[in-house]
Amino acid sequence: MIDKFALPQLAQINLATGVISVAEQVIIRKLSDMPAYYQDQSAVRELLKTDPIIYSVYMPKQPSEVTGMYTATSVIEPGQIGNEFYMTKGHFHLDESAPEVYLTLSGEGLLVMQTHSGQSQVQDMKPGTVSYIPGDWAHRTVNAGKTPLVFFAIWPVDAGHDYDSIDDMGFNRLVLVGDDGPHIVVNPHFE
Ligand code: M6P
Ligand code: ZN
Repeated sequence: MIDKFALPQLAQINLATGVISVAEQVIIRKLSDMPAYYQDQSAVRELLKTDPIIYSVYMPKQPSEVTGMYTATSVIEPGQIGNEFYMTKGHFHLDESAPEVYLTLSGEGLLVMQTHSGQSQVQDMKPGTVSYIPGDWAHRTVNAGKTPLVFFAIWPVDAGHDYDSIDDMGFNRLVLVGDDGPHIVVNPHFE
């Protein structure tokens, strides 16, 4: 369908902070929004006293509410909870034919992906990496560095977010803090 109502739009992204000049909506996720996502619940309880911001998502004013693509920058703060790095919730798309593309702008981290049938893949994120996420692969980003991990995302407006599957099952790979960098391990609690 041709989007007759959209007008060209120009935005400026601060590559270090992820802030978009025409940001209309900012989603802030604090630890209290996702306490069950981390393995070490005593570390979670301790950190909830300060309830840090884990990540923020900046969405520009969208050219159309009906058709087209969403864009956003996500900024994951550096930090760890127990021996896990700060990370996003992660989600599947409700429309499994709707893919997504991530372009890393600054920082370094990992993109953890998996399918409902249990395939998994972890990709490096560093400035300039572009990840293509097929529509049926869940995706979570993990900040494995000491500075904010900032990436730009683009996905179809009708993709939808399925968080329930991740709430129920988690991801089958965890990214843990190792002596020499991130360690990817099998999630012992994955069902
Ligand atoms: C990216 C996109 C968004 C997503 C956001 C935060 O910007 O994938 O669709 O909402 O990251 O990730 P999550 O929704 O998993 O918390
Ligand atoms: Zn997505």
